[in-house]
Amino acid sequence: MTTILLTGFDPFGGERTNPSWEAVRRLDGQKLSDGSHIVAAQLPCEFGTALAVLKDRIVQSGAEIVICIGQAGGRAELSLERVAINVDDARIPDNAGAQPIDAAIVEQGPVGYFSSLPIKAIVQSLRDNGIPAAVSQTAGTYVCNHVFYGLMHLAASRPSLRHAGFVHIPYLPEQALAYPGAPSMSLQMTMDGLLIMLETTLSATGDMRITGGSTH
Ligand code: PCA
Repeated sequence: MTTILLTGFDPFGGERTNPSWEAVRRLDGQKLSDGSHIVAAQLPCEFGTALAVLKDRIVQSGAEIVICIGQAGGRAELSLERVAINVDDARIPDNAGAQPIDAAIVEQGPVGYFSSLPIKAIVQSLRDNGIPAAVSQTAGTYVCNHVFYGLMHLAASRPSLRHAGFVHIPYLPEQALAYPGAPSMSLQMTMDGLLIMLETTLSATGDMRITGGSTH
């Protein structure tokens, strides 16, 4: 049966918690309807090291589906990232103090990689289940995009990795209290959403042809 690796990050940027790890760690060991099971792993919010840990966990688990989750404070929806780009440009230092600027993630690597998740179908089924979701056209240029790009680069040479991608999630309500006006999503809704995302990925035969575009 399929092993699914889900990753979440350590807290960063002065936060005490990271909803990505809070959600993912509670799904560790969970079974999906076809008998597939989830393995959860925590990644440090550090350029380089995060990718090394991810690669290690992929090899260890033999996962065929790998989805990395990260916090995107200020976003109101589960954000299915469409594309990873080959650049690190850190607005704030990572948890090890590194702040790369305009550095390639993979020297001579392609400019970008698309997610291999059925992102449109996932957005549709999340919305059908009452969970706010959208396609996102950028995962930023910080550690999340770094990990997303590294994951897709690995997947390009590892056919056993059937689906790989990245999802950004909103603040938890308790985090949003510190930023008046900021949107948030409950831990339960986030976890429910991640499970719906996985069921959709397991059952989809391709993606849906519906718009997930934006004009800006
Ligand atoms: N979010 C950051 C890195 C870790 C996380 O959870 C990002 O969006 O790059």
